[in-house]
Amino acid sequence: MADKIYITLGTSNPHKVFEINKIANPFDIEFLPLKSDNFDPDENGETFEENAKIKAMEAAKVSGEGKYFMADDSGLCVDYLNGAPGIHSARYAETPDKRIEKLLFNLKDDKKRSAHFVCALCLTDDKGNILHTEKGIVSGKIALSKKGTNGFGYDPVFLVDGVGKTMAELSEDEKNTLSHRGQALSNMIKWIKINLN
Ligand code: ITT
Repeated sequence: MADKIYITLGTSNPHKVFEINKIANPFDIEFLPLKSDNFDPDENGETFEENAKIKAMEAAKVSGEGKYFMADDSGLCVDYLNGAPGIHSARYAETPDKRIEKLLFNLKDDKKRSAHFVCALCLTDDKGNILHTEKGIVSGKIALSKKGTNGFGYDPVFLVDGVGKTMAELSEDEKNTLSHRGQALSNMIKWIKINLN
């Protein structure tokens, strides 16, 4: 049997660590939270892909241990808002509740509500060399109000196309099967199993 693969995840968002491990652990891949107080990436990229690279390379730089590093840069893009909050999703307002309030306010009065979540993943070695990247997208609409308590971030107001529920009404496994992160990570896992074993 192949050895388990350990990858350090460059993130300060515990929800990402949880979701990613739920998907990856059955494949004998474990993502470890980065143990460094010096992880402070300058997310000044103009795309999700650029910011994922910046975070993965920063994790490799500050970690001091580990062979492989990965980062996830993700966010919600709303068509009526010309793609906002986009790469600024985590900083759209002070708290998750305020971010949702601001989003609903900006879409009030029957605005066009189509949107999509994006997730860019970047995997590097311990020198910060990029080994592989992946991207996942899921389409939906912004609901009129919050529904559901699972997941995190904008999940309670993201109605998944073809499902008729918000992301926060789905179980963990249901979300992971269709989410932007789930799609990007499944392809990343396929690459890892072929190339890092
Ligand atoms: P790190 O940069 O430390 O990884 P972060 O939360 O700041 O953590 P991002 O810059 O990638 O990460 O911003 C992602 C934001 O996009 C996240 O905080 C949510 O507001 C939103 N988001 C991303 N994926 C989501 C998901 O699956 N469900 C709901 N909201 C999501």
